[in-house]
Amino acid sequence: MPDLKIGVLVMSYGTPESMDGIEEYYTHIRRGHPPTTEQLAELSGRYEAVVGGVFPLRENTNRQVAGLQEKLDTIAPGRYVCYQGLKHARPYIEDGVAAMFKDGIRTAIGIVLAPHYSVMSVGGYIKRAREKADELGLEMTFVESYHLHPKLIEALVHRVKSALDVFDRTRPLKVLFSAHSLPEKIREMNDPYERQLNETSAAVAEGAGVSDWQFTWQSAGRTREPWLGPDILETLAEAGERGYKQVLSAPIGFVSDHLEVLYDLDIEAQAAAREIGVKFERIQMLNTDPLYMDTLAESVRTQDKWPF
Ligand code: FEC
Repeated sequence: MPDLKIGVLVMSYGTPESMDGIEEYYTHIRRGHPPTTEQLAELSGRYEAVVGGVFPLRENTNRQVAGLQEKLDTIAPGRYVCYQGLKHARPYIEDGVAAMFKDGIRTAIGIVLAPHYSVMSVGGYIKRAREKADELGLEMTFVESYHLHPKLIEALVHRVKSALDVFDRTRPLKVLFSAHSLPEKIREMNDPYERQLNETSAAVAEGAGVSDWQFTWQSAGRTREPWLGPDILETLAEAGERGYKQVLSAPIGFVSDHLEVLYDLDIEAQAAAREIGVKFERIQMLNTDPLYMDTLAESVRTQDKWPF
């Protein structure tokens, strides 16, 4: 008999399981095209620089999925069971959907550990999950974004406020909100990504009482096509030229400690800031912040239209 529980497919980017797994991972990101020896060495070097061969995103995703399960169990005991589905690593999104089906689940809700929707990011996760669900005959619905959920904003405001404490508030200070860049062509698709990111930034800035802020991009891909800019390295240099000596980085497009934060911001941007004499600090990532877990749980509940 089919299970009456609702499956919750929690989707995240995924990370290699070990240094040996980087090539397979990178090949998957490049849609089956293996990286060149130089590209592989460059990416491996970034992982080594950050964590010496440990991949924090995996543990963080595991903890976030467990945290969401715990919240859902508190709100609606016994109704939901969480599964993991990763974009570029095992268990893949399709594996997560198949695992739910194998366990007898016939209705499920999908949610991505990324608050902002783009057809090229969250849209890609949803497309793959939906295709697998349709193939198996599993009914699925999705949370597309939660970028203005009051508890998400509250958690980010709290982080910005506590990070501001380490600066000299009597002197000029720029807050740089950032998110992963995407190819510029999304602009022609009327994609909500940029608008949603600006809305989150504005809401957090207002809540934290910050007036001097800017949204900027980071971590653009190394391809020939144009990516959305300006990049944080340019924005940082420009702030330096305009006399700022203090910058707070708030990567609101991400929810975990991982490569794009621990390398691109904490190592690369930090080194650039040091070179121009700018004090550069970053807000703490959300990871398993209870307010973020509430955001996810409440977004899942809102999407649950099935009778009890
Ligand atoms: O810690 C880790 O191991 C993984 C960190 C990681 C996160 C992440 C999130 C996003 N990405 C997004 C878009 C793209 C596009 C391309 C692309 C490429 C990479 C590469 C690595 C990588 N991404 Fe990523 N991303 C992370 C890591 N990403 C490594 C490959 C080398 C490089 O370019 O640095 C280009 C793919 C292509 O060539 O077609 C596009 C977006 C997000 C935020 C939303 C989400 O989490 O899904 C958007 C974390």
